[in-house]
Amino acid sequence: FRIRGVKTNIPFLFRLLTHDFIDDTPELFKLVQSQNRAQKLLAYLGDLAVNGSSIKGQQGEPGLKDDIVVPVFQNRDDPEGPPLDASLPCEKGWRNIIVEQGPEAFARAVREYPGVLIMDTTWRDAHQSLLATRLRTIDIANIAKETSYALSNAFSLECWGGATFDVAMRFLYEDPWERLRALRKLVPNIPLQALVRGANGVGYTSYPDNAIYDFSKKAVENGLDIFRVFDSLNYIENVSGTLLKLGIDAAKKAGGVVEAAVCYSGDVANPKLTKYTLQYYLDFVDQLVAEGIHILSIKDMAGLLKPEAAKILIGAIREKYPDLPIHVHSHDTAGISTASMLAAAAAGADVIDVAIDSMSGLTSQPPMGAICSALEQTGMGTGIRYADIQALNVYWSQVRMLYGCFEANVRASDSSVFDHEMPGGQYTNLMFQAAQLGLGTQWTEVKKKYIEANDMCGNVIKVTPTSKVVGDFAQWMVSNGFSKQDVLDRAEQLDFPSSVVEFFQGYLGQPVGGFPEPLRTKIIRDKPRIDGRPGTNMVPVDFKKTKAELRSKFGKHITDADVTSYVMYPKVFEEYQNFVEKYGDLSVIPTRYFLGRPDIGEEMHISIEKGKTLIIRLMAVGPVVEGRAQRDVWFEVNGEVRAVSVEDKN
Ligand code: 3PY
Ligand code: ZN
Repeated sequence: FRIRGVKTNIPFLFRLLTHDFIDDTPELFKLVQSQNRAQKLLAYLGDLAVNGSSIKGQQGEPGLKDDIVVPVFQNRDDPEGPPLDASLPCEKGWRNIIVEQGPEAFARAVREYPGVLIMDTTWRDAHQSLLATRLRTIDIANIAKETSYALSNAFSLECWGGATFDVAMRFLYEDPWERLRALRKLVPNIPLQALVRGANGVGYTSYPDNAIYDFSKKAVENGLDIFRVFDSLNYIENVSGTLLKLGIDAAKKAGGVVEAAVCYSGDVANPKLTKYTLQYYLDFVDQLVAEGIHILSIKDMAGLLKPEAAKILIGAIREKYPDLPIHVHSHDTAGISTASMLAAAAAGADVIDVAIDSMSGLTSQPPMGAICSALEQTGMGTGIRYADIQALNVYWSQVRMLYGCFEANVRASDSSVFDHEMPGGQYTNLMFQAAQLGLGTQWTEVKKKYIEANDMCGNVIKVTPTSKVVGDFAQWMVSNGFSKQDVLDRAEQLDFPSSVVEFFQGYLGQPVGGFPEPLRTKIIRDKPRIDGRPGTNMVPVDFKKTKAELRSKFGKHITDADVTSYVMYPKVFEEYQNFVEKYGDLSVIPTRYFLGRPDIGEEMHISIEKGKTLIIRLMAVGPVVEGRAQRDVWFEVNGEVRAVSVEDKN
């Protein structure tokens, strides 16, 4: 056959382009761009054909070989009539109040709502907790318009922040900002919510104040409505010193809602636990309320909040602050969260977090179907219809199957979380890593050391990034075979993980009750110690200079939002840019082709832009080229044969 690959056409076309051909023949320019784009895509698919997926954490092939079917949704206004037409998104929803009347009016309306509202975490925390945060934008976007109808009475859709920001660039080769913009377009009516780690932004360390301010401002500009802000130590200086105050400022300017979180640890119903008591939480709530927050969140990141504790805690806050909207978040690791959410609702919570059934339970949130059905019977209805939940669930059960290659294999509830207090996402992650080592007892050992490491850190609140500190500490103990006593005895000589040293230096802020001594001094030795808010003394980011540097390195396409990504994750951003340079925008590839090794003869339909679909068929994978670890891979693209040369990494 005759090969007419773009490789042979490109030099010729470029020669033409240098002669002002672009102005005269824009079609030709477009053709070059699109051929170039297709060739890059083939380079990626060719790599997959030769080497298989290189996405970290992927075990085997995607679990679904067929296209995901979008089910039929009932038309809410006419359930007996023709099905829902979701070609345009729904316009009715809670976001209209934010846009038309501002965050304060929104908070008031939420508080006045006679039932209970839900936040759906399916698009963020659920997949962070179950599927290593690997959910791609395309699989959210494909159900987004239907969701705008089905969940039009939801308080919000959590879709951004937490680990999604870096995972998007690091493993999925996607722009996190583009995800936000795309979902905003598809869902104009339901507030979009993000989880933000206070002074740590969406990263694992403290950033200068102006970086956090810039981040929150950009988030609102790109479509975000609600920030759930927390500090991993409940350290009020971090909270008030950075995003919260600035967030409120940005909110006033741009219309964002500030939801401040109390991270929940221990058990307020257990009188034997004396560090994180009801009084401790009420005092912290007072401090947050004094900052002028719009909404209060109880963030139970590990799933420790039992029904009785929910009743005590939410009941006490409700009594003290009758007008304050309360939003409760939990995880189902122990299997108790459905009961706890119902108890929270009965005690006066306004909003509770759920995930669609097939993405719920275990280390994720409690199931939407069960909770909405149960609340319906108690006069605290959520306004979400059972039929819509079922339809959404048909879609998400296929997605769960598709991403089966990222399952950590958590199969059952685990009430030992009440002892070790690992956050949901971290639990799956550490369990997965322990299982990789192939030792049945390894996981039990990690959990045991996690408890000891937490003790040595002074029984800290554990949520990103402090949970990472405790997790790194525990894994280091396991891999070195250290007991708690070994560490305490030999702390002056031991080489601790850098996250642990930095925590003890004070780079994340001040823990409740201070750092344990003499361990702190023994670990940090003569390194600097920060005894106040870390951000105070950090050199502000020079955004203009950074943008100019990035543009000279990567080109004119670098935007202000890219600069923000770089500020949060310099190395990850650079690697992401290099990847995109090589392979182009891969966000358009359906997930089963993005993750799966294509079969010979397999036909892939990839829509690269509106109205332009590439039909790609893998024809052959050639032998290793003599003397080089290289293979030619042959494709047919819309009837034309093309080849790419791929490094064989095996
Ligand atoms: C995150 O920070 O990513 C979390 O989900 C904390 O619970
Ligand atoms: Zn969570």
